[in-house]
Amino acid sequence: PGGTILGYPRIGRRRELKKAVESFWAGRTDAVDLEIAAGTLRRDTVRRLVALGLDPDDGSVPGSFSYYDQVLDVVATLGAVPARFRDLIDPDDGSLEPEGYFTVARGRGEDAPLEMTKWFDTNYHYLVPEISESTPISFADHRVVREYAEAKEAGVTTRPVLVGPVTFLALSKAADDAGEGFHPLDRLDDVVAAYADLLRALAAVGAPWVQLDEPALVTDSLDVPADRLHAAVNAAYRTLASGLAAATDDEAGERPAILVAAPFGGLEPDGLALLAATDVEAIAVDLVKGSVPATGPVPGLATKTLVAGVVDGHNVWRSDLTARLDVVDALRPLGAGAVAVGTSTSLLHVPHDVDDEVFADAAPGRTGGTTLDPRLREWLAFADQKVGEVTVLARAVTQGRDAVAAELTASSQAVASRVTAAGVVVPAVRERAAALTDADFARGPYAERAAAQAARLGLPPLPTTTIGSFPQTPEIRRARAAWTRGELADADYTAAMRAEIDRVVELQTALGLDVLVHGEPERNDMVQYFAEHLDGFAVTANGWVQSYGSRCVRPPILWGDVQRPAPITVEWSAYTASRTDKPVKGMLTGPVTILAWSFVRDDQPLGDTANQVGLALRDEIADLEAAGIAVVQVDEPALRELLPLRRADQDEYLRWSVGSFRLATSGVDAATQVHTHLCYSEFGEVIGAIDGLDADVTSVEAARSRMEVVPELRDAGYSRGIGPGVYDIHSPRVPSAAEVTELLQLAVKSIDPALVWVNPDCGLKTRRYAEIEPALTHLVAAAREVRATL
Ligand code: THG
Ligand code: ZN
Repeated sequence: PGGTILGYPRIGRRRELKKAVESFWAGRTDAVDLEIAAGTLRRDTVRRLVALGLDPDDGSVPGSFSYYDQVLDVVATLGAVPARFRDLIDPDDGSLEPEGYFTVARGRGEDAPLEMTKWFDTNYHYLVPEISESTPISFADHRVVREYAEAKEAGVTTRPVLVGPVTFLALSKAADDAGEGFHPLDRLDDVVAAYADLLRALAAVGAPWVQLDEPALVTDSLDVPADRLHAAVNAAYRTLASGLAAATDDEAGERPAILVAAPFGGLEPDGLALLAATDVEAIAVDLVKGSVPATGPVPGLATKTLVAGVVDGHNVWRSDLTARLDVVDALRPLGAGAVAVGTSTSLLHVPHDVDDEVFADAAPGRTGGTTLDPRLREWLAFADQKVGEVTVLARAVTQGRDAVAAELTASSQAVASRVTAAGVVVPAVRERAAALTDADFARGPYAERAAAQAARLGLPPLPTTTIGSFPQTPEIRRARAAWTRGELADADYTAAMRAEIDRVVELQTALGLDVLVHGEPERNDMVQYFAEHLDGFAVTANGWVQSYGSRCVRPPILWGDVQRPAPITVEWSAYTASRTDKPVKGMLTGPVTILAWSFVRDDQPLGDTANQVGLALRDEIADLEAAGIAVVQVDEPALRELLPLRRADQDEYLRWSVGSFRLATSGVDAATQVHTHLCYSEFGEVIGAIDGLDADVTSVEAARSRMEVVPELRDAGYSRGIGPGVYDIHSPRVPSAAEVTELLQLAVKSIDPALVWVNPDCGLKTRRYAEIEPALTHLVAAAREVRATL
């Protein structure tokens, strides 16, 4: 194909799939309704891609739909379901849909769902397959073939997209029933045999191409050594590509042509050589994260198409098409049989369409924070605009640059206009950053801080607190939405939020918690909230991106230099403090998390941008401190998320990420206590960084792993306050006081009890009051009980 994309968003421009799936879960619609809604969405999608310029006949249009997750799709396709869900497979046809499919994703009573984890360096989360020696593996579910036929019926020849066999197994974990030393890759032959059957079935319905995604090839942070991974790729693609006859002009083959895609990073020269030595027909390389993987001819490439992933599938900036064409041309010396143009990754990670946004010039007088600065219309490319970019680049490749001269000029001008636009570079911000010294990143010795804080706060041992958010009731959501639409006056909105704060303070007082929070009723999403209040950010109206399953986020767009035009949280926190004699914790989101959950400008190092956010937060913390707030929590749930996939890049990341947090938090007095909260329990590579944050108290997820992080942190030398979560808020289950006591006893046994705080695992936003009231009662009771034994 001349131009293609590696995948397209599947949630729908107006989140049609989310709505269809959630109403099916709620029992409001049945499986037939769901299939009709999804089928409509799939057909609309492929037709739209053709309207945007992809070839309808040659497999340029990806078939990348999923009801929930592309890794779960492979589980279903192979019937590779954990034993506890095997009854869900249809005994007649081996299929797992639709109820069973969702049950594996979401769990059923005591049967836990598959675990969820981050998909490479994106904000998408996939389900982790569980594989053992006895997991059934075959070509069981034929949905891929049906969807190909459905698109064909609608007039579009698609290229089915699947996670490749090696990446599938590399991302799987050994099931509980697996033997000692078993690795899912031990089942490679079985998986490849099933993929071979799948390829035969696709060939039988006439599919010209199939895409197998192998991003495992671009990372070295999986638990599989590179040589094992390479051997697996070699074995898998020899069997699939050489073992099955490809179609020729005269004869139908046993398989479609195979495109192996390696998104999310650079393919090292040996990775490219490995794929080039197989008989696959095409290789897609990520030339946004990665660079041109070789300088001279690569053996085997002459018979293959190289798909140049030059359009960024993972960020929202419009490309400078001339510069991207230069990168395409830089592939020429590699000697590929053909060079095609593509996206660096699937477009799953960007919103649908810039034209779905409301721009301030088109909506004069509109309020509510969801209109975009009109300049951004020219600077942004969401999925549909990126398809347009791919088609322009493909025309340049086939017809020469002159054929698209106007488009090339327009794109260069748009990118150039960003450089000089007001707000992109703000001299005052630059000067402040340039004047920073090491002292701006450091607080005084912890021992002095701890003593000053103990004197100021007067807390009991094992102090109790919560992570920050309280349940978001329908009433608060309604008030916030009405205010955003301009239907609720500022004073009425403030009164409604203060009334909610009063309720939350009363509840915490009645429960006997030691450090109170305001409950965050004024916030929807923690990152969106800060983005709405900082210069340099824009927030979208319809820029939804799938996060996991049916859940979506609207990442803000960080386009300019960041400044805080006015205090953000101070009034809410100061009001809360006026309602109680107990210490109140100010609640902020840290710079790394704000970056991780936004689309960030690509014209300067991330570390520079992080420091700008850090300085804005530093000002906010200074104002909180001036308002008498003695405890400030700066959450960094995404610290580990942004960790680069390649180990060689990790130190530099940890340097700037930890630095920006310290810049935000180190301006305070010794007597002001800085907390941080991290939403995970397996620290691995970031354990040193957590210590490096130098927070006075760190709260982490620990309930499900039964406090195992406490000795881990201790062994890594961490010796400041630690709040291992003793209440798992991810489940509606209310733990008994005895269970919480037991967890707490585990914690105080493994670290100095004077360091231990008592808190839930995470914010309470997604829970109901009926759950958290008894759970927090038990938490306080447990703290009192263990306190008495110290
Ligand atoms: N905020 C942002 N990004 C995130 C998270 C977040 N990325 C990682 C992680 N947390 C993802 N987790 C979730 C959890 C819940 C939802 C989305 C991502 C969710 N979304 C609502 C939905 O889809 O119905 C929409 C929320 C809204 O209205 O904004 O529930 O916490 N930025
Ligand atoms: Zn959390």
